[in-house]
Amino acid sequence: MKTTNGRNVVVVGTQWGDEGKGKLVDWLTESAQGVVRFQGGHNAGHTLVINGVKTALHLIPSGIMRPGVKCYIGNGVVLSCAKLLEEIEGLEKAGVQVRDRLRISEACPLILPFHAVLDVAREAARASGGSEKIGTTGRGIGPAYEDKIARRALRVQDLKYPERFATKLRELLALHNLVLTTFLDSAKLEFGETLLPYLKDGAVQFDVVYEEAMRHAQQILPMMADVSRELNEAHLNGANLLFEGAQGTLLDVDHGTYPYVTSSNTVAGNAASGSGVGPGMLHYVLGITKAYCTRVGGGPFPTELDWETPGTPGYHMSTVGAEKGVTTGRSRRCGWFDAALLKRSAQVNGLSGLCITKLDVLDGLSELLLCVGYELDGETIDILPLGADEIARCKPVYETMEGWSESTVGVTEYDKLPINARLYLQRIAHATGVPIHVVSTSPDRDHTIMVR
Ligand code: 2SA
Ligand code: MG
Repeated sequence: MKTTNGRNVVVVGTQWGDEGKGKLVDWLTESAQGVVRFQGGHNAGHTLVINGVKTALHLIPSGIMRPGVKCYIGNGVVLSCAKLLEEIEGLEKAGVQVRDRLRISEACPLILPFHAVLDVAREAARASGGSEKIGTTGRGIGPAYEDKIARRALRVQDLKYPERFATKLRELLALHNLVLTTFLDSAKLEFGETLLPYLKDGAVQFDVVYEEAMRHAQQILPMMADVSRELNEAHLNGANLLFEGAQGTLLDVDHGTYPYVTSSNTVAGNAASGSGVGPGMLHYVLGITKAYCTRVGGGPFPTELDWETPGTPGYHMSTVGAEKGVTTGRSRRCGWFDAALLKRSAQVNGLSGLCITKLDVLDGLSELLLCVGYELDGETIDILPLGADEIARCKPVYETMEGWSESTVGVTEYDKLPINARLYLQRIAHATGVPIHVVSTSPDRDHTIMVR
């Protein structure tokens, strides 16, 4: 998987995100020449630890930490120029060259400041209407994708033409301000300091948004490219490409726990349409899977544990696993490994192999429960059903396995893992029907086991 020439790998999260995709993409990049983001936006949070130094990335592909590797932001990504430039400047301060290696699709829809305003307002409207909040990251992701699908989005290529940009922006703001004015009048919303400069008299101000976008354009346009063409040409020239998913399969807008999902397709198939290559160019799909389960935000989670009471397994996962959102700092909910969920993930992604991460977090737990199916309305099923309402009624069916007391932190050979850890991994592979090809035993790049 790591070395074959001209072989392209898709890396996807198989649960609810935060499985450790960033680390694995960085690790795999040793033998890749290009890394592509194909969906999501700066809601993502990918943490890399290299020689003990931690870097958090939100929009820039994790390949950026390897000198010489090209990074691509595909058309499927919703792009906040402000956040991208912030991230670039942060990396440049740390000595990482970005601008000459980053290519941005001209077809990326833009996230503008009012998308975040709408995102926050919509969540407040759900709560005041009596629905559970989605628990979005408040970054404007959903509203930006809405504009894309409604065919009124401003795109990176519009930045090139100030007049065209201004006309489209005026139309878009007229539409959104209609809705926003109602929200802003009816609710006291917490927008935070970053959004306040854009708001005046209950509406988003055209001038502030426009002028800022034009300032950003000067820095963004030199990186704008025909990403589809460049990827196809790189492939013809024998490059190994990595397609880096964000969030996770159960957050996919079609296949996830709808409506508690993000607004893009997070599954492997979208690596093709979200970057402008054919599906035949995707050769191997690596599913990144935490050795337990976490979820941040609202929505059902069948194997969720009490993760707030000291002394419980859930608390152990939360604290030892440092389960906090990289983007928002929210605590992640924790629970047992769910093989029935993984089975769904394996099917909708066409997984070639699994990478099990954070195995070391389970060190010291005396027993481990593994969900192999659910009781749903009096029947036993072996795969996660579709949609939040059905999933919320699922009662997990568990198998119990013995834990291990030895430390697995930093182990780099499969045979050096404790026997019970190996049995746990074998059970996962068997229950999900997908072979385990990689195991990660700490966030560090080097603490990775290739399973032969
Ligand atoms: P959104 O903002 O519209 O995409 O939110 C919709 C749902 O998608 C979830 N979501 C995520 N889940 C896990 N990790 C994500 N990235 C950050 C991280 C999250 C953070 O890596 O830690 O810092 O909170 C991510 N992005 C979106 C979100 O929680 C909603 O359930
Ligand atoms: Mg993350």
